[in-house]
Amino acid sequence: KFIITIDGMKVQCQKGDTVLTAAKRADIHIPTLCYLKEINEIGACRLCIVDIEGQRNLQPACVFPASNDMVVKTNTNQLRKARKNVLKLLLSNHDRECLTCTRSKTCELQDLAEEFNVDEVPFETNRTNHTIDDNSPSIVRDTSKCVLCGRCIAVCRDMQKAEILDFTNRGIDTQVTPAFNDSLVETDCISCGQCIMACPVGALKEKEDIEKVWDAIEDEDVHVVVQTAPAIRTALGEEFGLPIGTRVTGKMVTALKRIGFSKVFDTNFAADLTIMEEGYELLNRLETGKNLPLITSCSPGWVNYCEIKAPEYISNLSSCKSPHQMFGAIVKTYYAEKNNIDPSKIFVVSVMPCTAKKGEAARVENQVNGHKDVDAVITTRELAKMIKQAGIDFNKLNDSEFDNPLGEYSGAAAIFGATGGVMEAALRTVADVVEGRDIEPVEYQEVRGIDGVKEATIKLGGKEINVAVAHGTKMAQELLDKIAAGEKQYHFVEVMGCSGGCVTGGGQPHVSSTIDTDVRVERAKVLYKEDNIQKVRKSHKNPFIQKLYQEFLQAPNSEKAHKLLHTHYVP
Ligand code: HC0
Ligand code: SF4
Repeated sequence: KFIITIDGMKVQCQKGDTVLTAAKRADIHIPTLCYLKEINEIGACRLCIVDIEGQRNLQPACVFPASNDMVVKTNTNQLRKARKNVLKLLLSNHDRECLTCTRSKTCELQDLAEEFNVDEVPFETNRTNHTIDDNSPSIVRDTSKCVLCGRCIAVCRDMQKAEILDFTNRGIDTQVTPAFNDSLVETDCISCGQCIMACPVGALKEKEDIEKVWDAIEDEDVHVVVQTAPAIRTALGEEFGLPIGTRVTGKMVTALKRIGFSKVFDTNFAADLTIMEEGYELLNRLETGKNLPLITSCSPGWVNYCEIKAPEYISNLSSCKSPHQMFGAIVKTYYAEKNNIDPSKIFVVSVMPCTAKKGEAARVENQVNGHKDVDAVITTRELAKMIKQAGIDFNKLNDSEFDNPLGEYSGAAAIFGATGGVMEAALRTVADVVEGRDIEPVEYQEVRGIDGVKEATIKLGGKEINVAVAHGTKMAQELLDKIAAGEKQYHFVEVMGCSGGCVTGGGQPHVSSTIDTDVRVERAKVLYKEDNIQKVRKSHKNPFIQKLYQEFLQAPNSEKAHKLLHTHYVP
């Protein structure tokens, strides 16, 4: 441990600290733009420059190591002017149509311009030719908004191991694009949307489907059913100024009813259904010893990755459709029959924390009797926009309950949105089935938390099974490499495409890169709380799931269940 002085204050430091991390600890704010903690620490934008005694030039605080007795100034006339000039230069090559930009109010460049009181953009240059690429079903790229911070490049390469984006050209013509300036759909992009979450401005956003949904609601001939993913209720409040980690389940349901959906159901119901199908699929594979480990397939970013980058594992993927697809298939068959509604007049909307779900819903495999399981997917951010458009004062709403019976769920379903949640939910059911009794406790702490790969060995019917959980496709690849090397035999593996799982999917509310909270942890806490307060905490004990099998599906993995609830993959 050693001491440095920042703006006259003594700050205790340890080895490995940069000037930026030291300043943060002392609550001294140094502005940043290209900096993303542990992901993009390249000192490129030069907004975090500081004056260090003994150094000839101003130095970027995000990469400059703190050392004993160092004296730093972060707030001088020279620094303020230099930073303001950096911002002016950035703005001179930026499409400044803030009023119509999706990131207005969550834009980090806008915040900085305000912070530094930038009141003019004097160097109007000939702006770099720009590209708008909106061919992907999930992601829209607009280089006229790009500030060349490189954050999307780093996330795509280092967190997702997808390596789609890079700097191209030089000088004033520099851009961030896929190779050969191809459209994202022509590349191996997995549509995870993590580049959107990394982008400080409006250069990357989801392809919006809001108008499709409004049109369906307006059409009196159409019965519009909405379902919400487990992870929406833990993040939607942030769009209305509520703190990270606020549970808004009841308000969300009220808002959806006010928007005008005919029925407000819950993807959690179908998460319980997935556990039934996938649990029995696991038991079957354990018995035959074929295609082990079974690997979960509910995260479409991960499925895209597997199909493109690791096709040798396609036969390991669970054949189960993801919960929201199963949900759509049940609505257009069981629910349609029961309520005497023509399935072609039903429009299913999924509210998802995920951009890849848009592409998943569009897959031709995900249909039953010629009807798409899901007709439109909107992200948490898009739902927030709809609530605002509808003039609903979200924070003043009372709580409501989901509609029955497709809104009833167990605690096991509630935790799907956090990394390890699907694994834990499956173990709760599989253990009971194998042991033939009600096993307590229901929690599997080993698979919780945000370590990149988590492992556990579980005793099942006198045998031991090895399970592993990975989140973020880079960690998934590392786990696959381990499997390939034969280091350990796994029986069941959960993979989620995004670090933290769905709670930090590419469709979730933007969080400023300057805050230190681990959003993955805070949002997951809400889901574990939701689990704790449920009377039923195991999927197979959800009475409505039991009824669905009795009345309609017969048994898990039955022929009918296979036709409606399972899918296949394309190498
Ligand atoms: Fe997820 Fe899902 S848990 S993928 O993470 O399995 O997106 O929240 O909706 O479908 O249930 C996302 C979240 C879901 C699905 C569920 C699964
Ligand atoms: Fe890379 Fe994912 Fe963005 Fe595609 S969506 S460019 S894979 S980060």
